[in-house]
Amino acid sequence: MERTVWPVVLAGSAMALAPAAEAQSRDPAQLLLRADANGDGRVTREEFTAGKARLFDRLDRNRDGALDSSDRGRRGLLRRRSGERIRQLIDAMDEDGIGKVERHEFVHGRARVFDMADGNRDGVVDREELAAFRKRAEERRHQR
Ligand SMILES: [Ca+2]
Ligand SMILES: [Ca+2]
Ligand SMILES: [Ca+2]
Repeated sequence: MERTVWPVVLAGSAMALAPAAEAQSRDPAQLLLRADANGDGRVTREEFTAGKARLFDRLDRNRDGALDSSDRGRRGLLRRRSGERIRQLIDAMDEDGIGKVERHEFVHGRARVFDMADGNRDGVVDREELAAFRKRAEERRHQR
């Protein structure tokens, strides 16, 4: 009897971890945090643009220079997470509504996340602005 308990406990803890990973993938502040290439806690517009280029290249799995539904990952969690991420990005950026985001559109288009986070509009998102932005994003998630 007792031996059968462990697999159940392990399965339970694995499931408990999944929602946390999902929530993190939806956190728009993650994009800003990862963009801080020199790790000084401040994200410049240049760093943000370079960060978007890196993100695009990672998501554009078939390397055709555009993000669309054919760029989903092939396996499990990665598939779900990148699928969701790509769908959100397409929804946010695809202004002509063809269900596809081109690389230049993504990298050099509107930096909505950056503009929202850069409270004093000086072209740099500093630690305080990033913290405030995360707090606002967090509050919005709880309101839904
Ligand atoms: Ca920096
Ligand atoms: Ca593609
Ligand atoms: Ca600022």
